[in-house]
Amino acid sequence: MIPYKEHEISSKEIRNRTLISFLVFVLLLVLAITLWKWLNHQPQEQGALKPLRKVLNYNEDVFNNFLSNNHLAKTFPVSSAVKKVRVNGNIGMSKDFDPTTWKLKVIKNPGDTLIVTIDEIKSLPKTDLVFDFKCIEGWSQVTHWAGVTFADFAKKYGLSEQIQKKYAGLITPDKRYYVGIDMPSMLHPQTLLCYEMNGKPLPMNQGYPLRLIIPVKYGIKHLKRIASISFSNERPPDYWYERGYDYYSGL
Ligand SMILES: Nc1nc2c(c(=O)[nH]1)N[C@H]1C(S)=C(S)[C@@H](COP(=O)(O)O)O[C@H]1N2
Ligand SMILES: [Mo]
Repeated sequence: MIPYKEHEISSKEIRNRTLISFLVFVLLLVLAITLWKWLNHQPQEQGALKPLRKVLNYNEDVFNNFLSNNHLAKTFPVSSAVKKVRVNGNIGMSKDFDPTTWKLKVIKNPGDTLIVTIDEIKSLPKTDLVFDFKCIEGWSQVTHWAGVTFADFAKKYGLSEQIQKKYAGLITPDKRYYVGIDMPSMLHPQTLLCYEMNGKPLPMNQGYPLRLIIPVKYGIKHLKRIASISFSNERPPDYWYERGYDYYSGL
């Protein structure tokens, strides 16, 4: 036992300490309320309060700098892919869509659009991918997809000038859902222009005839039913970014 000296605390000392504790408590309370009020009076920036958006942007930079785009998402054997794949999100999936006349529009430059049919896309090298698809809402599912990697597609169609740009923008035919993707993620070896799920053409509600599968990102970026792809150095509009989510939404 370590000997210790007993020390008598006078009632005056107790009173002083109680008073100090109370004053510190009041001070912190006032500070917290002031901070909360200040935060709520800050302007909005892309769906989030400006100071919070700054934190999101900072997080984005951290992810961008520390996650190498050559880092591959974990893959699984085909047998572990679920048969009943969840359907989530139907924005931009209007009933009036006619899949028989669908063609992919690749907007190379203003006034220079490349038109590609689904058969042309299917004739390119095919990549199968079984990975854990993660939605920002908290669920995940091991699912099996196939298509052409965007990297192979870009090579085949001579998009060397386009892939120098910083971003790609993808939009549904009705223009109601749209995503912006940074070019390194677009060119990632597991990013697919996807036309198959579980070895069969995509079901209608899962993006038939063509969707994006991009395992380095959360589900919100896997746009179903692609109408067009464009390229820019400025961030293309992004549906969920405009509603306060992280632009990068990387994993
Ligand atoms: N066109 C379109 N694509 C979309 C969405 C959407 O609402 N509309 N939702 C996204 C979200 S939030 C997720 S989790 C995935 C779900 O893909 P699934 O329906 O094939 O499971 O699609 C993404 N792509
Ligand atoms: Mo999602």
